Amino acid sequence: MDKTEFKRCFSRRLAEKFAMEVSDASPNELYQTLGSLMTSTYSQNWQQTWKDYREAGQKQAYYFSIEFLPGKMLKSNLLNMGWLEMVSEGLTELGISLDDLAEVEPDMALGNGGLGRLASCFMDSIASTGLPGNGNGIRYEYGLFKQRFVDNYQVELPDEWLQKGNLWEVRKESKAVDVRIGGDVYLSEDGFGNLTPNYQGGMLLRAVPYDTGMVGYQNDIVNTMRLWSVEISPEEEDRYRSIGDRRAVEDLTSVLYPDDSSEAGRKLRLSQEYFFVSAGVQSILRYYKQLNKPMDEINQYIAIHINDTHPAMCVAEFMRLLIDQEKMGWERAWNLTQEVMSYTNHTIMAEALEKWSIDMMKSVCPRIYQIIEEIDRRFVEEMTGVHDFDLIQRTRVIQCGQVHMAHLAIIGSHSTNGVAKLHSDLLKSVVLHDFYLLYPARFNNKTNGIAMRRWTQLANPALSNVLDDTIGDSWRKNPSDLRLLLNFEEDDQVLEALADAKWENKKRLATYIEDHCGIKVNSNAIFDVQIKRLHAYKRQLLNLLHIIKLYLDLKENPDLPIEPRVFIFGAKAAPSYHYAKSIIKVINETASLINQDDSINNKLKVVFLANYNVSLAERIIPAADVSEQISLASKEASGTSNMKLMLNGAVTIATLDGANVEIRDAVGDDNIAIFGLTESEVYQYYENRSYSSTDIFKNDAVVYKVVKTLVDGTIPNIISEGQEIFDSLIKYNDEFFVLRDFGDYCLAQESINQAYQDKRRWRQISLRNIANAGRFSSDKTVQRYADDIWQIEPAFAHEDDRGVTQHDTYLF
Ligand code: 26Q
Repeated sequence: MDKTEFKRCFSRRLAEKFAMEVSDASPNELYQTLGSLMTSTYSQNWQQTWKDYREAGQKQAYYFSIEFLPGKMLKSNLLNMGWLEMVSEGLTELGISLDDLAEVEPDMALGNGGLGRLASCFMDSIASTGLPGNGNGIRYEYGLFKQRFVDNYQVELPDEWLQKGNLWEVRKESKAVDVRIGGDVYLSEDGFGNLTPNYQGGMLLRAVPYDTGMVGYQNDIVNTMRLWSVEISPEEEDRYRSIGDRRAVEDLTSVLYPDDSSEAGRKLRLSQEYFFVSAGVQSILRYYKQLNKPMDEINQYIAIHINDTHPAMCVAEFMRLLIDQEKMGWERAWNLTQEVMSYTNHTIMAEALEKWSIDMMKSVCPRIYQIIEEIDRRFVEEMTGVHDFDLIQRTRVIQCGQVHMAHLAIIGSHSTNGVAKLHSDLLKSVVLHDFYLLYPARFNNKTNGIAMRRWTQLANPALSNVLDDTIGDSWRKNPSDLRLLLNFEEDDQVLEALADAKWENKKRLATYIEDHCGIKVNSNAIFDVQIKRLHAYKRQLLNLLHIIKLYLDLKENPDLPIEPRVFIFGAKAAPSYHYAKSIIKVINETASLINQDDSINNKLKVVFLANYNVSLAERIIPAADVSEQISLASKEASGTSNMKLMLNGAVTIATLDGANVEIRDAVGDDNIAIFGLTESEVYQYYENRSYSSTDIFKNDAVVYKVVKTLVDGTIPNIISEGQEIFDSLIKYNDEFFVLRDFGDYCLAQESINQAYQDKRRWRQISLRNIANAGRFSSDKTVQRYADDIWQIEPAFAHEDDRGVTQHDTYLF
């Protein structure tokens, strides 16, 4: 399609859908029109992709994730279809701005943060590398809550993202399956020694899939993300007459749990987990049976990936279907299950390791519990005599009345991976050490990655243009080519062009800040950014204490030679996480204090942007000069905003945690500001129990002065919150070593301040960060999953009617 044709089609589609002309249509009507033109165009490829996989008998991977966080899809799909430029120009000629139109689309926010966003980057990369892989998740009626600030407190509002419909999804009623939740089960013998489960009571729910096309980058591949929604099955209508009864069913896929790392232990959550696991596994088996291959060979055609422990019941559900439905013997079924399943761990925080009480599991999925009991029994039997008793007790699935989901995932799969080198090493040496002793070959690392297309081409067109002009456009398909930029680190014209692009992005963010927060910021200042969920271990508090220090220093000496800085935060706190909410309140009150204080000559501004989400990330990241990655070493599994910020030329200030270690290796010590305890120093403190925050508080005059402001009235309106945070640091011995790392952090910040003063040097550091970011492309990450874990291969290019090769998947 060319531009002229697009304009004609667009106007025709608008007339067909809304009986309107462009001048009469609202932005939403225009958006719906464009979207429908796009989906009707790629749906042919969608069908064809599916047929190709099937006919080639290709092994497919299914990424089971309780969260997906795609954000907006309009521009991403346009880019991947190869339509972005044409549509943008065509619309302009029709008097429409594509950007305005894109704003109409609500973010699809069916995830909390890193884990969900990673799943969506993977979906983009899997399609873009031509790999046969699909997503499987939940279609929540309400996404992650919207955040507002009232009196500087976080307030949560529902995210009604489906209100105006969702044009990317297709409801597939014909592909619905039934899922049984609750009730009782007993086994009966059929006379041949076979045990059959008999179910009594409980609810038979209908799981209806909504499929969304995952459009590959200019390769004609369209994969599927399948999200399940609950409905009352037509046969059961009579049982659910009252509003209350119907509500109980509908609740199941109503809301995403907003806790991003702590285990809430709610029955509804467990039901959600079983619901999407059972629906997904059933639909995979139904597909496999259509292929008419022997059940014994299913491991050659299907790979199921368990994204964190939330879908760990895949192991038991797959066993259930093979045994109960396919009448397979336990051992054959178990071998197949292990070969099909693989598992990624995303956290080392103890409170995030999922455990469910036996009672709860029995009440939600009694048959699954029976199978888990049998898995546990056989595990103990098999290990007894081979390994010592204590080791077996520590690794079994059922312990002290609880089912350990990570244990189930590890025992029932052939691969367990961490998400950064350091994290994977810690899994082997500490968190999952016992399992490493049992199954060393199962453990591996797959460092996270990011979809370069979204995080440069879409989010940062200014930078993308400079890159095209400097190194050509091959980086768009092969991010490793960003390295070509290193040839220009002494080229002042290129350095200037990169700086101009950054400036343009900063101006744009400054406008947004003024419009949304009423704060005027200086675009020449350092834009210092910390964007991630609010969590004690991520240490937004450390950032805050440094800001307070700078403020006190400036109050003492307004002529202090520091570069003007704008500190920018974006973070949601889990609604039930009291401490995290207090941190938000204190940051906001500190911001109000500092932003209104004229005596510091506008050298400091603090901006907390409300409702951090994918779209806001796309605005903030291109404008960042400094990337704050300051978690306590060993706590952040990987981090992915660190990669996005680096790619966009921000300079990282970081502890040696998660993927920061690999970023340091990529750019070298001179192009990153590393500070703080190392992971082994942290573990030494744990071993020796030798940490005392009070010692630091008493002996370090700077720490004393800064921490005291939490409780001495310097910062207004934080009486209880200031005390709570003060107590966490002093009375409860500072769990995340904030005070221990404070001095070193201030030095690292000072080195940033110095570096920025030398414009040329700063620009060179920034260039080297961009140039070395290619290794974090999620295209490469998924390729490694495909090769090492899933054993799937890219689709073959097919020929269209004219014998022209239509898609040409690119390999590394
Ligand atoms: C569990 C039980 C009950 C309710 C909620 C949860 C829950 C929900 C979300 C537990 C964990 C999560 C999300 C975790 C997460 O996002 N982890 C991040 O994963 C990223 C991708 O691998 C890493 O980069 C981050 O370091 C890690 O924190």
